[in-house]
Amino acid sequence: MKNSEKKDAAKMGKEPVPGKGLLGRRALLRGALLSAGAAAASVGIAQADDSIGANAPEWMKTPGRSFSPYGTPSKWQEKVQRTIANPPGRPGTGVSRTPLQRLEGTITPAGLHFERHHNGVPDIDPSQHELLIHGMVKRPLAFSTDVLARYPMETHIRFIECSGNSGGYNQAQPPQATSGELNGLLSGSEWTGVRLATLLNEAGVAPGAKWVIAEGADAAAMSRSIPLEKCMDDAMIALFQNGEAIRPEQGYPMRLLLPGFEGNMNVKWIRRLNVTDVPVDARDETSHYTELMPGGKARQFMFPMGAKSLILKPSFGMNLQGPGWYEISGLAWSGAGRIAKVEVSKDAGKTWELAALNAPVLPMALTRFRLPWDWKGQPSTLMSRATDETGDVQPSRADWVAQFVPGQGYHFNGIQAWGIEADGTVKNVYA
Ligand SMILES: Nc1nc2c(c(=O)[nH]1)N[C@H]1C(S)=C(S)[C@@H](COP(=O)(O)O)O[C@H]1N2
Ligand SMILES: [Mo]
Repeated sequence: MKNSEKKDAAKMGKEPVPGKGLLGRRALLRGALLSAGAAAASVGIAQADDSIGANAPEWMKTPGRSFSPYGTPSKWQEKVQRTIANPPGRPGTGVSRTPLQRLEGTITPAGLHFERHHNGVPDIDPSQHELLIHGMVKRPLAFSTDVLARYPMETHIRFIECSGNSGGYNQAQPPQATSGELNGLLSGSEWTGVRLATLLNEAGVAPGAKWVIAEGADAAAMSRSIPLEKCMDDAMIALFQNGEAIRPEQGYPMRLLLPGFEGNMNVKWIRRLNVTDVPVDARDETSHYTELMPGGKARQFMFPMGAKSLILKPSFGMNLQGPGWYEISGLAWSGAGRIAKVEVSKDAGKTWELAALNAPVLPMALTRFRLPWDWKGQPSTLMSRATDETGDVQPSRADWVAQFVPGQGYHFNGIQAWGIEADGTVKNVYA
């Protein structure tokens, strides 16, 4: 805000600081409508007594810089980065997490999409790459990248979540870290590609086929067994992410997209689909991505991700700046369909209020929820609870933890809580 605007706002008795005047209950409730009005009003104030003159900011006094062939974020946003976690000596193995709490809306910029690689990002020449469909099919087919690009395409907004996401919540003590550091193995994108059913039908699936073994062209040759039913339903060979060719980190030139299913099954750099009658018990569905339960049994093939939500504003690292109006906002999603409702509690789960869901509410996509909050300065515990259209309700952390052996962290979808202290400090708490 310009100095002159501040002066004018002060003259009018309006101090444009959240919670002190302009930002009030009505502004938060009416949302976009009212804030659009407020913005227009302050432009008017500035123009009334101040065009480009002595008080103009530096950047209005000289022409701006030239064009760029591919844009990058503002240098003022350079702290908005993925956080990388990889073991020493194995740079290509591990994860980088999306800084969820620093983003808005529901689409993750491609450069901030989380990454999970089992042996690095391969540098694939698309002209040398083929997708092979073979096994229990009438005629095996190989699709070059160019040939695949000629098929009819579809576009869908979907989330991908690693089943290891939020695994830190199985710890005895609540980890003190940002929401992105805890939950950032989650991203949302607009994906465009060819329906897998189109390609499987062309190859002709043989009677008795029940599974498809998907294999990636990375140095891990990562493989998973996928039920044929899913492959014939909404599975996609994705070629584009948010309008541009899929990024190398996300599977360039093509990846398998299985809406709602655990991240691991969305095989990147996909090169082979072997149609079979049985699952293969691949390394990644036995040593990893199974959930050990008390008594020694393991839950295997837990495909869809459960209903889940997170409060991102406020959250760890974003302490409240004194009493007043705040918007509680976050993300909700479910691997089983659309989010039906998100409830928010400000008192550790004693009472719950319905949050507003920002349209469009899409199946297997991130949904933004919002609720205004007049914080009087009292210690508070904020929680959110998602329910999806199938009636699946996000469980309490205690109920979730009780299903598994201590330390089991896959498929965590328990309710999370932020403790707000009287001085505005935000801490991760178990409530
Ligand atoms: N070929 C291959 N596919 C892969 C992986 C991999 O290492 N190699 N990682 C899997 C895991 S565990 C997850 S959670 C998702 C992550 O997708 P992203 O890196 O695009 O976020 O890709 C899956 N597909
Ligand atoms: Mo994963």
